Amino acid sequence: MREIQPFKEPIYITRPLLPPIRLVNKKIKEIWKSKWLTNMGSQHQSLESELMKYLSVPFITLFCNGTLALQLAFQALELKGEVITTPFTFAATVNALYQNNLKPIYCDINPEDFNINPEIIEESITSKTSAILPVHVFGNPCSVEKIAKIAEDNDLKVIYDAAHCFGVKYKNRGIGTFGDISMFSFHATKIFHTMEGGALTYYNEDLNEQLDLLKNFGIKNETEIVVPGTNAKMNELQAAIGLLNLKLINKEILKRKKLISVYKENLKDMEGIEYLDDAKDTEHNYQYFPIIINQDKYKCDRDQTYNHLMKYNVYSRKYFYPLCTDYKFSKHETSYDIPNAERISKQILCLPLYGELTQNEVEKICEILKNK
Ligand code: T4K
Repeated sequence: MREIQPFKEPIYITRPLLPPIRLVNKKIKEIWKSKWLTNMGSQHQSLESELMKYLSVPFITLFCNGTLALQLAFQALELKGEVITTPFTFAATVNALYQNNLKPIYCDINPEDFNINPEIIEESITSKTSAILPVHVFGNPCSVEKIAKIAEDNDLKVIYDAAHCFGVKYKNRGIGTFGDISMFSFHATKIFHTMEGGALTYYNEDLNEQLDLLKNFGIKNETEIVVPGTNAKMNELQAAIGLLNLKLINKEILKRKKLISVYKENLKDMEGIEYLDDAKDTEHNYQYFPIIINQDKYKCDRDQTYNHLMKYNVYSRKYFYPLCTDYKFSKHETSYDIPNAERISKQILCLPLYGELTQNEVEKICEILKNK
């Protein structure tokens, strides 16, 4: 067996898209000149209108991060009681529910796309259910048509956690046009970012005013505070970074698409390693590259694989492990049987993926996986 040398520099799960520093400096000068640093200035307004076009959505509200955006979405829709969601997600999804005194009811996921199984959603509805909170995990669209039907039949709201979905289209529609509200994360680890940031997209124009109030202390004007809002505004520097990154995003998506094809080509005959095919009717953004490790066939479990990669300076991530149902504070919550989520969370591993990664580096990561 050929000896493989560890990478000299760490290879992380991701690296942020960085606009040329010269252009960042130019933006900073603009902001300095304006003396307008936050509270919905001109950068913020420009980013809102550019994003509406890019995401093909009728309305958008920007926030300082995706988690607060999600929390305020629940408040704007006045959710109460129980919310049906998935245990296979990042902590932010369900923590946002707890922050609003909403009770998560966990449903199992599909093994084909790791998204919530709509058949189980129906079984989980009770008189206390007010909404469904599905997550488009790794950017793969949920069963949006089935979920819309269930919501309509049972008079429930639907809030999509679309944190991974920047720019994804399903049946030629922006993914942010499904459900009552969709939340996008613009965190540094996301394909499009504003360092920290997030957005809500929606159809109902009335939500626009309500969300603007909720993110800005409930201030209607200098003498009227009309809702007990918080401070969740995106500042001008964040918005400026977003405007610069938006110019780079299409290239970044193409680079990642190419790298995923290199991964797939090199892993396709490796017994015990599986990956998802592109979903039907979907324009992907290639935010993540998850693999499933079948211990019996690969002769190595997920944790051993994670440690093996680390010896070579490769930092993969176990997104999403542990399941939300295993958090200390949520153990007592209702959960239906979740065998798929339990299995997948123990087998999943996301491999490094970002535009700056080279084809050679991807080939070497696959070589390391081969030589376990
Ligand atoms: N819903 C879902 C489904 C989500 O996945 C997320 C966030 C949210 C909601 C909430 O949205 P936000 O409130 O965050 O907008 C990361 C991110 O912090 C988190 O945003 C993301 N999901 C989650 C999946 O991943 P960690 O704990 O893995 O991040 P961290 O700091 O370990 O970073 C991972 C790697 O990225 C580092 O090893 C190196 C690289 N990195 C990271 C940062 C922050 C950089 O190269 N530069 C950086 O600035 O959670």
